[in-house]
Amino acid sequence: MRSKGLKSIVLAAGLAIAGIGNATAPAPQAATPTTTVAPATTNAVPTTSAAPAVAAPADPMLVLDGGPDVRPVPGVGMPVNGHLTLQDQVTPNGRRAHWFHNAILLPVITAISVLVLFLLMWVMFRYRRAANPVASKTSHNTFIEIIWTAVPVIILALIAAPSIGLLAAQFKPAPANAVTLKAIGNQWYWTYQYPDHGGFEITSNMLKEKGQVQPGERARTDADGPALLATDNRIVLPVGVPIRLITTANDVIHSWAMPAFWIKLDAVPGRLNETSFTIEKEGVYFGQCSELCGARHGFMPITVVAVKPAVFAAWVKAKGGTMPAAGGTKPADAAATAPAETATENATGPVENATSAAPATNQAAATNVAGAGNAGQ
Ligand SMILES: [Cu+2]
Repeated sequence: MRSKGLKSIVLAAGLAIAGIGNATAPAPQAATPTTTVAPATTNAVPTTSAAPAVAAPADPMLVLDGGPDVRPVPGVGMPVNGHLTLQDQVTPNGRRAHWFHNAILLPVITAISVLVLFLLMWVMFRYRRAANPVASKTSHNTFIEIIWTAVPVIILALIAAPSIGLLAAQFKPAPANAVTLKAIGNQWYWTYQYPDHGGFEITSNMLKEKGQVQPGERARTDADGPALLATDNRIVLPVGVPIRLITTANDVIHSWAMPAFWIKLDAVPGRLNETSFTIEKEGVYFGQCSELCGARHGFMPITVVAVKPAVFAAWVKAKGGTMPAAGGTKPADAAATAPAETATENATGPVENATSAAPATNQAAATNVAGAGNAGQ
């Protein structure tokens, strides 16, 4: 018993140093006589096999969902009470947009608002009836009219340059080595697919609070993240690697939004939307569905864990996926070359598709095989 306690202390200390504690696993009742840090970290040890984890902290797998045990940092990648400005950005586009907002838009808006306020106040006081009993009959002043036309044009032209550059950067297609994440909106949760990595799928539901769960059901803890933002299965993505985000939906329009990445992309049924981003910092980031999609629209959060590529590879393996061969043809490359063929097929066959697909969609038309006649009208 004594040696077991000692072992727990050593394990706990090792885990504390490695920073891979996990407070949510079932407690194995050991380590009570140790310091206050010990119980929380000892709980992380699912079996005695955690010892190698101390030696190799590069493989920090979470017990619960098989994901990396990365803890959210309060105030990072999440909204903060009373905070007014944008969240700190962890993607190049996000930093660029943040700079554009802070260095250009906000000063310009402030200067214009102050100028207009000043002019209004000046007119109200200087030309009030008591101070200016005889009103001016002036109806034109060419010089002023040129100024108030030209100055806004110049301001807009100056804003347009960085704005269009940013817009172009946001729509830049992902490079060939990008990791593809397909986000599928459902009422009211997200499913994710990793088509480059064997196509495995994860389903991400919001974690309920302690008082709301059924017996045996998992409740949110602080290690998962803030209330209403934490999910049971977190998306894992590598840092420093371009991510190709593809969104779609199964029922109504949703929107995949991650404020810290400067990403908000509608997920539309029957359509694929695509954008790309590169996460620069490891951490846990929270977002939400941002398209009003029904009764539980506010309860389908998004949680992304950004980790080193090696940890991402380990997680993919743990999920039963495969890593694309380095430098070889990966599924994405195959897909990239495929559209040429499918495009030509489609080019010859849209008429067929239209007649066979149309009847299946709507009420009256459903009985109208092959679209003959106008039964739907
Ligand atoms: Cu939604």
